[in-house]
Amino acid sequence: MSTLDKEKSLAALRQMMVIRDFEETADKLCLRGKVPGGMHNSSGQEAAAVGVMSALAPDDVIATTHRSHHHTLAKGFTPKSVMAELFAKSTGVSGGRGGSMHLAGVERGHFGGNGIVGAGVGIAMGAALGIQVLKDKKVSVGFVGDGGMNTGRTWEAINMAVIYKLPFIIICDNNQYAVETFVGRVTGGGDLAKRASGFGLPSFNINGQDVEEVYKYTAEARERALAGEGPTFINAVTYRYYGHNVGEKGQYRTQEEIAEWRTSKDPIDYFTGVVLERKFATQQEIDDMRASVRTEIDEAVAFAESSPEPAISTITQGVDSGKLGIQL
Ligand SMILES: Cc1ncc(C[n+]2csc(CCOP(=O)(O)OP(=O)(O)O)c2C)c(N)n1
Ligand SMILES: [Mg+2]
Repeated sequence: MSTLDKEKSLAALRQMMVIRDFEETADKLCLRGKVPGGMHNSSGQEAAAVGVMSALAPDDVIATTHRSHHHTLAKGFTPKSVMAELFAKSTGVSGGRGGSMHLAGVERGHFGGNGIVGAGVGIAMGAALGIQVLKDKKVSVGFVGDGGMNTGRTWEAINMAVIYKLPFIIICDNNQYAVETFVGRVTGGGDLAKRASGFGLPSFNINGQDVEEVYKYTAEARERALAGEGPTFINAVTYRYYGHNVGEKGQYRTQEEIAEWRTSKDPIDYFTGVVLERKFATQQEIDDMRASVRTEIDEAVAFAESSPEPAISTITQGVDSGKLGIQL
């Protein structure tokens, strides 16, 4: 359970490339006015999302945050359907009525992103309670940012999950900044896993740049949850390469800091090295993989551009993704 086999490794590497290319592409399109409402770029945070999802079964539930493109793509939603949602088109995952911060697909276990910091943990905890009541054999995962670790609702949800022993995993997608605020400046006690452990659940600080480490801790947490042993807290330390959202320049951190994370801690570069070292792929195959990802993202943009806008009736009658024939 500690390492990914060849097939899973190549899938994880490709998925991280998909997220990176998707985000870099969407960011530029957003600046050109193609993405109404802006977006939060997750470039740099790919391993934390893909590592978690590599350990989950398709039926497992997630709920996430305002920064959720990476979680949604890693959960298996196609770049086409996510890009179309960013473009507010009817073929998007939420029928074009959710946009970047409300990517969802409840029938596929994605209980949505949302704009309320810390809310994803509460929503996912509620899903875990439902799973327990229905005696389903699956788990629920709630994502929260480092900023969300200082909001009360996160801890209310964690406490309830502990006392009811819910099949629940809390992932802190810790990119170290809440808008302009560095996590170290605002974390009383300084250690998030130590803080969580006070609530009585297994809690870990891990390297969120290593997809296999994230996979391992999530897989073990999932086993405990399925065995009725309750929730686990995982603080996956990562880094976002861009500003908080598109247009925010990130002047509260140095270029040297960003360059260091990009050049020596990049999750895709790191895992490419692992894949080459284990001889799971040749350099040529990695290059081909990157090229096929490029084509896939180009196709996603073309799909989003050419898709129709949602019908006016969806404003009053809502969006029924099941009936829309959305390509999820
Ligand atoms: C309840 C609430 N308070 C404040 C905000 C404003 N806000 C939006 S994002 C953000 C920072 C979140 O930081 P973090 O949780 O670390 O997530 P990240 O953006 O780094 O992914 C804040 C304060 C909000 N959306 N909701
Ligand atoms: Mg953050």
